[in-house]
Amino acid sequence: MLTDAQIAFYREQGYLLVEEVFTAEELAELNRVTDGFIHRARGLMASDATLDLAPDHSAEHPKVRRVKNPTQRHAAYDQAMRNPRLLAILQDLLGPAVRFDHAKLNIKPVGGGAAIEWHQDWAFYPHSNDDLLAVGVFLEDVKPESGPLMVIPGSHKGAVHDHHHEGVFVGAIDPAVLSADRERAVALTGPAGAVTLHHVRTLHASTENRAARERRLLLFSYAAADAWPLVPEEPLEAFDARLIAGAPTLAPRMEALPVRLPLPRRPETDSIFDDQELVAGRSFAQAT
Ligand SMILES: O=C(O)CCC(=O)C(=O)O
Repeated sequence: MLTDAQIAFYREQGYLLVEEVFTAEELAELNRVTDGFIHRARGLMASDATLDLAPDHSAEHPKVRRVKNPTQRHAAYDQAMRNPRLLAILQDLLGPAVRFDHAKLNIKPVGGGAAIEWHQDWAFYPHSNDDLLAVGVFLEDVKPESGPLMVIPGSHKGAVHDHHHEGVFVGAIDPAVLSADRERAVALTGPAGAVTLHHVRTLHASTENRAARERRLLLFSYAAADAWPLVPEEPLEAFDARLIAGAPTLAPRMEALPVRLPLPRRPETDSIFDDQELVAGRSFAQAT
């Protein structure tokens, strides 16, 4: 699926954007299903197990910032996670045996949508090796003003940064530490149907949405089947059930990599938005 040049670019830069992975029909269905979740939020006063609501959410102006675990909420999201064109790309980058890790649908409503502070996914879920990546599916066109994902090229080969503040995991890096790196950030924009792929150690963030349309980014994380979590959270049967290609293995591939466990965590947190409330400094203005 990918050319040698695209594979080399990903290995060198730690990210890649591929257009035309999802068809117009697939996008229409995903957006129709997403509209349904946003409509349902009108009846909610507070976040629940499925929907994470922004602090300024109201029935008149529903503001959903995340559909949690979307692949468990609707078959359309599950099919998108298993999309054969996407799987071919994943196998080019992770090898033939691929495990789905987790999903989320991040929505930035018109007139705001929380910025996401600089972080590395590796800080949230370190594994025995770092053959993991996250895919962002553009459900709408993503423009510079939409609050696109931003990455720092080559950062996947650099330091694993501290995502703690005052001894607690906050899922964000103090921006003062990243001042020089941030100037090299690249915004990943493109048409609906494109996907971004970023390595688990790539530094990334996103600003608030200043566009006249919602920004809908469907995120799927995947791992090579022989990458085992250092903080296991489920029984073997459930772990193996997440394989989408290849055979299970009881032999983790170990690499000597820098790791800092995401512990201790604030018990009441449920998403990166909650975690990042406590970060020491901010890179971006917060939506009101
Ligand atoms: O939604 C975004 O712009 C970035 C999301 C992200 O990095 C995350 O949820 O880990």
